[in-house]
Amino acid sequence: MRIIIFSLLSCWFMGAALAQEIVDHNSMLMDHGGGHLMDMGGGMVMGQNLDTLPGGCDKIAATKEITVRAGHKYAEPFPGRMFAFDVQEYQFEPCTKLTINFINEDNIRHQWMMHGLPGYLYPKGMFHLEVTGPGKISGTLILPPGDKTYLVHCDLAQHMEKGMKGQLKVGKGSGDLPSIPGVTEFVIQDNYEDAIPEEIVATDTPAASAAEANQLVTNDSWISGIMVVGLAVGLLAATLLARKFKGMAAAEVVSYIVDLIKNIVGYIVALMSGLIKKVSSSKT
Ligand SMILES: [Cu+2]
Repeated sequence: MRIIIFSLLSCWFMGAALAQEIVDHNSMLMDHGGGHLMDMGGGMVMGQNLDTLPGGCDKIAATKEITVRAGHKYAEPFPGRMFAFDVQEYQFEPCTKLTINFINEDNIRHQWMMHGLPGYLYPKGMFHLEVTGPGKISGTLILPPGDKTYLVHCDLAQHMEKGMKGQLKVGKGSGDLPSIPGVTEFVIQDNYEDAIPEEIVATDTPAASAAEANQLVTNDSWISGIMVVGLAVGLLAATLLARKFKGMAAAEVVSYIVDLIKNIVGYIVALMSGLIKKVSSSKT
């Protein structure tokens, strides 16, 4: 009986550990005022604004709600990146009341942090969701008027550089930000050429490296040319010798080859000494 209870309990524990539940932090948050909410479990909202209209907005133009996921697995389509959001680009009408449900699927801290908002309404111009995952947290803000592109990122050390970066355009936006995975070019482009075989590099990159690749190919063909000649000579010698050695025992073959080499070396030595003699006698 004890064994049955024990095994049932351990199964339940293992199941719970494997399921990796997303903890909802929204019910645990404490409101500290000024749009700052947090709990003791690593959940935080800063710059929450449910009802104050930014200057230049006559009314709330639209009410929108989005779900953003963050995690290592979303970086998979972007070579060299480690972290990412599931969506990199957002666009909303000016003066939209926007609720973001932020789900962190990793077992570490992540943020969804927006910069460049009006400072009189958002402390340090920021709206900020944070959760130590796996977990979920939600926050609301009212977007300012005008066309502007806002930076959205995770501010933890190196998380933005490793891919957790996006842009939110209000209206038409004000251009694109660099290094957004799948959206804009990286400022510092990773170079994987050394890790890729030459053939692939040659087809991928033009000009200089293509010439280099050609050089390699020519060298290769020169080496293989010698190899072909060597193989042909070897094959010919092998057939000739095979005929000669037909019916011989292995020991006989070896002694024959040793004798052959001895004879050849002796012949060369005799030839050389004869030449040296000739040269020295002609001098005198
Ligand atoms: Cu992060």
